[in-house]
Parts: sequence; structure tokens; C-alpha cells
Amino acid sequence: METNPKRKLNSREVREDFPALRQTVYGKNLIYFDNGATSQKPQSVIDAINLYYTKNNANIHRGVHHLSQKATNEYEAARATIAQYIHAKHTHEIIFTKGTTDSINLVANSFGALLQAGDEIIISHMEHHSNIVPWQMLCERVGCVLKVIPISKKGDLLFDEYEKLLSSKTKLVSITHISNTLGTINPIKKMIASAHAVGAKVLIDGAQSIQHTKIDVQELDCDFFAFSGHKVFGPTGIGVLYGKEAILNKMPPYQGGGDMIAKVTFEKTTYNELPFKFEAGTPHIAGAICLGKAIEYLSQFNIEDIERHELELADYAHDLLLTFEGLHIVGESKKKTSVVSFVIDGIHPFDLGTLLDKQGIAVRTGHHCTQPLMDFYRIPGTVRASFAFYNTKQEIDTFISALEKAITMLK
Ligand code: 7TS
Repeated sequence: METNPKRKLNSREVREDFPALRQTVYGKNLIYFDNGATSQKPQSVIDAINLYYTKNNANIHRGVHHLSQKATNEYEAARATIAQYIHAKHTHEIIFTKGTTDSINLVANSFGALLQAGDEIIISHMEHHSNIVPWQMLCERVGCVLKVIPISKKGDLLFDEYEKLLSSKTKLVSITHISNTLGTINPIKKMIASAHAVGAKVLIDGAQSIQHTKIDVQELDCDFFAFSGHKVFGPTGIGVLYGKEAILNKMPPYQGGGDMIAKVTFEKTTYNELPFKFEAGTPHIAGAICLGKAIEYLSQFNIEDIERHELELADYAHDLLLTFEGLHIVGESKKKTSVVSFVIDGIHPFDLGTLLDKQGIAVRTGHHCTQPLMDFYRIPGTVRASFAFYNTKQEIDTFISALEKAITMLK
């Protein structure tokens, strides 16, 4: 039962919680449309970082003293907050990592240690490099085979082709929930069910989804779910790997060191239980605690309201952009959100990004760490506007006027 009524989503009010949004760049009010790269932080998270280092800083899981116990309690409370937010069955299924990249590398190394030559791993053509390269490294190391699900020009995965790739050789499907470049929302629930039907496990790269849509790992039935704190209004350098208990228990540790052991002798070392087995060394304690605060902040709202608002923003921007001559939207799936990527005939994305920046507008230009996707579209890069729930239609209007100006200067 819901105890607290949810806070109404009013993006103008929400903006007040984010001090970084209240600044000017080159004399213009900052318009921050680079949320796909990283999100801004609410005051509550900034205050929590300050409070941690001002009053609560100590190492965790080791001290008998008051501060160490306080820091340990807060660190473990953050784990519980996150477990609850993504509806994990057990709190110890939440492993703190450095971020999505680190989470995927953990699985590639640790789950990867259970794989053999000839085993197959499936990814898609729209993956971020961090969901490509760790698998290539594993394939080189072990002799596994990497298979790639093709996509349509509109930016949808070809589901039939995916099903054809699945076989008893498939050991893992690792797939992005939402594409950082196209905004496509992949049909992960269906994909997970198909993978399970052949006995394969599934990792969902949630770097671009947890801040935009509801995540229920039990309902999805994914085996792993990875995300980064900094994209979900928390600090950099902290992230999460969720994994099902039974699978995590089978996996050997990825890194050795303090805290991940039960007993060390020179003859033999035994490992700690979950989740500590995967958290060697002093972790990013402040990061984990403040990621918990970020999730608490986000939990004030109905995620469905956030989703609706961001979809409206993306559709609004999409329709206005289409009125420009020679502009092509990259990624036109009917199921997309929060991201609008585009190219304009005869103009390099970098030049557009630079002129937008001079007008106070932060967008990302380039390949967005999806070079195979750029090769597929035969483009060097795109201009990408990526939205968060604190963005407004008025900001999009300003962005469109700024774009008009930039194009006039460049043509
Ligand atoms: N997966 C996806 C889908 C991503 O979008 C990103 C980062 C990552 C993994 C890696 O996350 P990290 O926090 O470990 O670096 N994406 C972007 C982006 O679109 N612009 O900058 C970083």
C-alpha cells in the first residue's frame, strides 16, 4: 500500500530542485539537453554528499566505532532502497559497481568464466560500446562467438532475426533497454522470454531506461540489470549490477581484495557471501549513499508521469525538427522516448553543436559511443538532444530558434 501520495510532476517546479539548471552560459539561460550523457543533480543529493563528508565519513564493514557503523548502515540502506525501487527479490542481489560499463565488465568476466569456446553471446546493432567491447574481449579470451541482431532503417530490432540467432548454443543475450542514440525502446520482456526458452540468460543495459520508465526486474524476469548512478540524478563513479541470486552464487568473483573474502590463508581463500563477494576493496561509499538519495528523490514522483512528460517533449521536438529542410531524424521507431538524434544535409554535427552551445544549449554531437550504428546509417555522427523530466516545451522552442540561427550561419 502506498503511504505517501506522490508529488505532482510540474517540470517548472522540479527545475527549482536542480541548482545547475539555474545558470547562464555565454550570457544565455542554460538549456541542458545532454541528459543521455549525464543528468543534473537535485539539491537533496548535493546536500547528502556534503553531509556524508562533513559528518559521516568512515570506512564500512570494518569498524566497531560509531562513525563506521553509521556509514555502513547508510550504505546498506541505499542498497535496500535500490532493491526496492527495481523490485529485486533480495537486497543482496544489488551489487555496487562504478557504473554500467563496470557492471557489464563484471558479468563479462565473472559469468564469462563459466563459458566455453563455441558458446554464443547475442547483442544488437544499436549497442553502446560498453555493451560490445567487453563481449569481444571475452570472445577473444575464451573463444565464444558474438552474434549481432540486425536493425531496420527506422531503428527497430528485427525480432524474427533475433529469434533465428537463438539456439542451444546461446548462453547470454545482452541488450540495451533504450538506445542512447536512437531512443528506441526495445521489447525486452518478449526478448527475455525467447532467450529463456533456449536456456540463455539475459543482461539488460538499463543505462538509458531507469530514469525514464518503470523497472521491475522480477516482472521482466531479466537475469542481470545494469545502470549508472550519474544518469539517474546521482553521483558519477557509482552504479549497480542487479543479478538473480542463484546465478550470482554460481559466478566466481571478478576482483580479489578486502571485504570480498570469508577467510584468507596462503593455502586457500574462501569468498564472502553476496553481495560482498563482488565488492572488493573500499567502495564508493558516498556515491552509493547518494545514489540511494537520488532514487529516493525520483521515488517522490509517479514514474508514469515522468514517462508521459518526456515522451511529449520528444514528440514535440521531433515534429518541430521535421519542418527544417534537409534535416533527417536518425531513429524513427514508433516505440521511442526522450532522445531526438538528427543530421542536416551539408552541415557537420560538430559545427551545429558548437553554435548551439554559444546560445547556451547543451546537446551532444558525435557517434555517442555507437560507431557500428553510425556505420549502419553511413553518417559520422548526429546531433542529439536528450531530455529529462525537468526540461520544458519552452526550452524546446528556444532550441528550435537557436537551431534556425545556427543553420543560417552555416549554410
Ligand atoms: N549503455 C548505454 C545504453 C549508455 O547510454 C551508456 C552511456 C553506457 C552504457 C555507459 O555508461 P557509463 O555510465 O558506464 O559510461 N551513454 C552515454 C551517452 O549516450 N553519452 O555519454 C554517455
